[in-house]
Amino acid sequence: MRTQVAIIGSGPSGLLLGQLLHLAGIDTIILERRSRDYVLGRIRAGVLEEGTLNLLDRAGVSDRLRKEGLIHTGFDICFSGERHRIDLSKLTNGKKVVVYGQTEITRDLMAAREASSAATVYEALDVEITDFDTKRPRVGYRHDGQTHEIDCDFIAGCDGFHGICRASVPEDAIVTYEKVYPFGWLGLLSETPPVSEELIYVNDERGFALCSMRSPTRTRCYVQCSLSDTIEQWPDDRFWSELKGRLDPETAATLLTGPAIEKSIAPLRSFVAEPMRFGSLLLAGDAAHIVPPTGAKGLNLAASDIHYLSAALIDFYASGNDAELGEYSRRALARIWKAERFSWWMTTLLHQLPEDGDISTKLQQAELEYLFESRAAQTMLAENYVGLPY
Ligand code: FAS
Ligand code: PHB
Repeated sequence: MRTQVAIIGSGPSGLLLGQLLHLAGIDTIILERRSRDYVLGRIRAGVLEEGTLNLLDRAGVSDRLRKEGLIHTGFDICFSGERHRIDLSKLTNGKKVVVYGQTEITRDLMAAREASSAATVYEALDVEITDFDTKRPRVGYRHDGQTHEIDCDFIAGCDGFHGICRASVPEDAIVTYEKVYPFGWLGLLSETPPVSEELIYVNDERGFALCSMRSPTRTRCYVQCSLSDTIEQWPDDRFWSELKGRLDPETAATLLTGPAIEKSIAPLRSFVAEPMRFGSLLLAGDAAHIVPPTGAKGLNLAASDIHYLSAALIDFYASGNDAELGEYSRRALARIWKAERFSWWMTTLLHQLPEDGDISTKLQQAELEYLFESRAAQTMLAENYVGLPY
């Protein structure tokens, strides 16, 4: 078969790109190796920048988000047993973030794609990309026991950190930068009301913790854990007791606990691959970069990549000129590296870093005290958290 843009991966990157290109009359196919339900079953991000909201508005998939999303104008940082608020809106002339689960965004984007009748193949196996160093790239895959070939103009590598697109690029054509953190995040989802109306990030000697949410009745919480930990070592009671031990006493006393409806451990890394374009192959989202989730940037970076990539592809098909495509990697990386820096900074500020020695705790204490004595320091945090301009 033939299409204009073959998109590999039906996470937020692939689905959002497919929707924006479809609205511009550009033909696409999405190939996803997992089932639709498996993709919907992944619990991931929760906080959306205004830039992401505006892009979802433009994609025509934000009705439910605008109704159900929780508008947040600030969040707390709890350290030395006390909560301190970062007033995002006051520090950024009225900007805010919205809490709305990535699962729901994926659901809304899938519904839009199904309504558009654009082609999506779930459980597409052994996807292989070839000739992307030419103007006639090809994609092969297996589905229902049949082998298929796609001729296209471009391949969008939206297949995440473990996908095949970045892995298909010759080693001498790509440079990667990586920092793996020596701890993980144990996340738990429960049908219990959040302990606070806004998020609480915790720096405690026992470790980092985060109290977030998905709705007024659905809590999403995390605790820093060892990379060698397993889910079996963390029964619900241990999770809740550890979370309470890291929170200030007043908040701990009001925390309502309940059974986990999802529990998972995620490693943390900072990762960037440069460049993001290889002839007719363009990488976007987690296929090109990973941030530790502390700064709530992963999903939002995927969105800004798709903002740049969709505009460049639309311009190419409108003008026949690939100048904008030639600028894609530079534009996206400029914003990616600033989000990488912020996510690294927030991660090293809030997590226990025993391998860095006792001095790391003293340095964190000094930075947290300075943060809440300085409007300039709070403004730096706030303008990065609400999202830097595209
Ligand atoms: P995704 O990984 O979401 O999607 C890639 C898709 O490609 C997947 O559906 C995959 O099945 C498919 N694929 C892979 N290989 C393929 C192949 N060979 N053929 C076909 N399809 C293939 N971000 C935040 O902002 N806050 C958070 O709290 C947060 N928590 C996270 C927790 C975890 C465990 C993980 C892994 C990520 C988390 N993130 C978080 C980041 C996350 O939200 C990503 O930024 C976001 O999913 C990026 O979207 P995509 O680029 O579409 O990649
Ligand atoms: C979440 O709600 O899953 C979440 C929120 C903020 C973060 C990370 C995760 O920084």
